[in-house]
Amino acid sequence: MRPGEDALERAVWKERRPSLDGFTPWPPELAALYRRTGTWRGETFGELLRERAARHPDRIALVGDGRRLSYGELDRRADRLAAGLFRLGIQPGDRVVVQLPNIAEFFDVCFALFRLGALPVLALPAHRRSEIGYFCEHTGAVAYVIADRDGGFDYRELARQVQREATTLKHVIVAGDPGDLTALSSLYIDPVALPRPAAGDVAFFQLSGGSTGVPKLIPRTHDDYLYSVRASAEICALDAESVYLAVLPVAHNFTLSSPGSLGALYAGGRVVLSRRPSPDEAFAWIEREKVTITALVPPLASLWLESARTARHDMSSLKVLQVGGARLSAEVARRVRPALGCALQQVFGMAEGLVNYTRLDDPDDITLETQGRPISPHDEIRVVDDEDEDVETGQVGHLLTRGPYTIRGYYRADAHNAKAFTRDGFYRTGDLVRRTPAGYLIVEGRAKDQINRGGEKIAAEEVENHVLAHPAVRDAALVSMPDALLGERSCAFLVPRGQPPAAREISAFLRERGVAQYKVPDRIEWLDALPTTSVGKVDKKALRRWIAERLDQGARA
Ligand code: AMP
Ligand code: DBH
Repeated sequence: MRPGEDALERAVWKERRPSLDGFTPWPPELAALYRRTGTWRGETFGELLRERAARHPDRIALVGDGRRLSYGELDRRADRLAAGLFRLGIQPGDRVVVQLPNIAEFFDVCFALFRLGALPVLALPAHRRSEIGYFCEHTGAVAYVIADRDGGFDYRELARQVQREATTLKHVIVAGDPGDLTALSSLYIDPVALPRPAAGDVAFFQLSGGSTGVPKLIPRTHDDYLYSVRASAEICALDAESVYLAVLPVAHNFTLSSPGSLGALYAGGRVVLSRRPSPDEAFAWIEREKVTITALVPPLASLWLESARTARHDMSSLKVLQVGGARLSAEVARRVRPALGCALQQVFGMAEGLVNYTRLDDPDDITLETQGRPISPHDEIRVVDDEDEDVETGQVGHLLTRGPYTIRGYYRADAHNAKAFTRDGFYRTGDLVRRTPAGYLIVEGRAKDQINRGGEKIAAEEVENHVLAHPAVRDAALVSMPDALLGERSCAFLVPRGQPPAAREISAFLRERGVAQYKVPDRIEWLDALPTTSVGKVDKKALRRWIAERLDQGARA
């Protein structure tokens, strides 16, 4: 008997899951429309790789960390790893938290899980015990995949802590030196036949920046995500000659799908993986691999523009620099072409779905001053006032959206979904936008209780809950404060119980609780009481105004 064959029988005969519990499907009429119009094509990511590997097995798919993998090799590695994961006991439908840096193994693992019909939960390298523990618990994950170390941090130590608390977690799988955990490299075995997941099934989970007490998980199906990848690759004119440099974390929705590495693989191009986003490393990759397109958040774009003045690398291959994740100022936007000699593309997207792009042939005023327009003719956009009434074109309002690649609900979050979606299924993005007569969106602000720290989203309530666990804190409000480099940083206004502790004690407390570093407040201000509005809510507007004025005075003093 071949390895895994008895387990395979069980899986095949196990009653086929109709759909994942806690997943909100699209209404059947719309699903039918998306299929009929060829928006959803019934293809899975596992099949996509199979097809590309059959068409051009020897073409290079991935480059990074001393590795060059062809499409054929990536395809075989995914099959072998799927077999190994299956033999380990991972079944179709199981959830697996994947937290990997920008290394080729990320793609082995994701495609292996796609082939197996098990669902990656895509964590970011910055997440720590608090976030990872929650992802494991909320999804009932059976496995957690990490790298041994990255950026001076030992993920095996984190995994051991997570393992102590996560009751469903059976395996920790390590790329690199496994210590006493399971080596990823030991799981590449002879392929076995596996049941094929359906394209309408949930393929994996993305994470939301969120605005509530706990992070939100975003279920994405093969059909919907592959559509956004395909349409993005077309909008960004990717083809077999394209070379995409992944600079931001590979698991991030922007880097993965807008058009990202999956877009490059879809187009038969090449993905280059930069371990660090620093200009030094990235510029060297651009020269060496003749990178044609890459994606950055605004603070990194500024840093690159600065470094490009003195850089001696040949970056003439670069055709497009995408910038998104947070609002890009028109001043910085204007400097892109002169400094880097390439076109700018603004990208305004969200892991929940909707992605807007400025188009490559748009005139400068649109490219420099808007955040683009939606991918799809099937994307529905509404800009509404506080009563959900549509505002006039050109007026600022709340952005609502639904469409063929925007989720209808977060995973296992009924109560929150009732607020985050309208009754007729529009996602309340929490963004304040203006829509131009040509249908382009300009992001004017945010109504959600979130801080966008240079593209890293912080849910205020989540951090407030952590801070409130400190015995010396009676009350807490986290707000954004303006920052020249990151756009925004976080400021925590705290009301002490008795004598206020030192700010660094609060930071250390949060780190001990296993909160990702980017969520630790950049500044702490102590108050006797938090200001309230006339209806008795914490007046965050007043707090934001106060800290902004204070910083402004400081800057002028
Ligand atoms: P998330 O829902 O966590 O994936 O974060 C998506 C959010 O990031 C959006 O709803 C916006 O608030 C913000 N965002 C993404 N891209 C841009 C952009 N180009 N300009 C302004 N805000 C952006
Ligand atoms: O910020 C984001 O989440 C984002 C930005 C640009 C995104 O998800 C995307 C493009 O797909």
